Amino acid sequence: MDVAYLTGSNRIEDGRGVAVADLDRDGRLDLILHNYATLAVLLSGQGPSGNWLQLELSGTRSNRDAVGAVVTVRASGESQTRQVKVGSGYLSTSSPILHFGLGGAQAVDQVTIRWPTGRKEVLSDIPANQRLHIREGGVRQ
Ligand SMILES: [Ca+2]
Repeated sequence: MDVAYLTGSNRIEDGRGVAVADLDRDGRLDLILHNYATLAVLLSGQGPSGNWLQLELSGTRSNRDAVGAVVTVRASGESQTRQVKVGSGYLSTSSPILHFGLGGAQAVDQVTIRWPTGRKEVLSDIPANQRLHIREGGVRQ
């Protein structure tokens, strides 16, 4: 279902790039649009949202920005997988901080991180609605 008109993001413009990030750290993703010959536009995520978890990874043996790391989050019997990427679009890039929407789940049962070096780390019982910084090799569980 196309709901872009509800968010104001159904704009007819000469777009050059879009970046996604939670700029104000409120758990709602925000969009920055870059169009030809105009100023950039910020579309701030508004309205109600479910629970969420954001993970910022730092590699030690892997590259510092953890590019290529794959994270799987399991909450309320559902799993989601994200990969740390850079250079996601033309003239733009999104935040490398991974965002997981959790709906009604108050906590994450398990977070599995597969670092670019192949190392695997697992965290469990993580409360929702926070941004965690995880350093490779720093998990102690
Ligand atoms: Ca936000």
